[in-house]
Amino acid sequence: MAETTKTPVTILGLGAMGRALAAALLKAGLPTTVWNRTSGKDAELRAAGAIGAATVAEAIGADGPIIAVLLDHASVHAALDPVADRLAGRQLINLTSTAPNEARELAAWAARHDCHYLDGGIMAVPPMIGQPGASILYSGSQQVFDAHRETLELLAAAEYFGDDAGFASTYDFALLATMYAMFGGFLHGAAMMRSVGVSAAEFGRRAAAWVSAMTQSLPQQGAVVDSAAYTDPLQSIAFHKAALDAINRASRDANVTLDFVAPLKTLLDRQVADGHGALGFERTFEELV
Ligand code: FVH
Repeated sequence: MAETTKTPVTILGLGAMGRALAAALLKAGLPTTVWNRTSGKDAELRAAGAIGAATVAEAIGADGPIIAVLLDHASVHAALDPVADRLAGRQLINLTSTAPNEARELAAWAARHDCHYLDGGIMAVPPMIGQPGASILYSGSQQVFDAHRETLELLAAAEYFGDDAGFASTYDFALLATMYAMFGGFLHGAAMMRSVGVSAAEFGRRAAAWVSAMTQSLPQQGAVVDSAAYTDPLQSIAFHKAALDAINRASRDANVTLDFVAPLKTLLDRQVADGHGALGFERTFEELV
């Protein structure tokens, strides 16, 4: 049965993200029970109407879905193993970042305790919660997702990807891998620009516009990967290898280490050495799988 607009919710974990999630639920008027391992983090939330629980057992004594937003996989077990026998028939929504197989392990663990498990990957930082632009990717129990979609949409745009509990986590970390490569590249570029007196903030403004223009091609690059259509590229691996070689020389001239750019150069060098230089850059995908 779908929830009412006043479905109670329990939040386990009041780090920066747990507090943001609880605040969004309270703002929407949902009865919200909160627990944190270390006491004292619930003061503002209690002032806003949250019910503070002293123990996990007390927290999950409240009705409604249990949302875990803890540090990592181990901390979810640390919090919930002692109360596992009280989870039968309950719905656990785990928004803690866990690796895909950790999420699958938690789903199997929950199933052994007759608990319905939905995993979520939060694509937002705490100030974005409840705001446009925030999204949470879900997989695992469709029953839990369907029953609580209205509540989940209060936190961030909610999208469900099927019953493999590890799917959302895979998506989450794939997106983060993309993001970190971009952030690392920015820092490498900022280090180069310092050598000619340009501040990182000024470089950031120009880099943002450049990256934004360049990322428009990602769906097209993905289509090339999916079809493995690497022949007749606009720009070949050999072309990109020459660009990476030039980036290396430019970085050395700017006294910047090659630590960040070296792995990609290694991938391109290897493909040229193996006779793939005339193929498109997207063929690099084949070196990764
Ligand atoms: N903050 C963010 O920007 C990111 C956005 C994307 C998703 N992540 C993930 O969300 C999880 C929680 O993140 P957080 O920002 O709330 O993290 P912290 O502020 O460091 O709070 C961690 C909470 O976990 C509790 N905790 C740690 N170990 C244990 C344990 N063994 N047993 C029970 N609770 C534990 C900790 O409690 P305490 O230290 O205050 O007692 C905090 O409540 C995380 O997976 C991110 O990757 C956030």
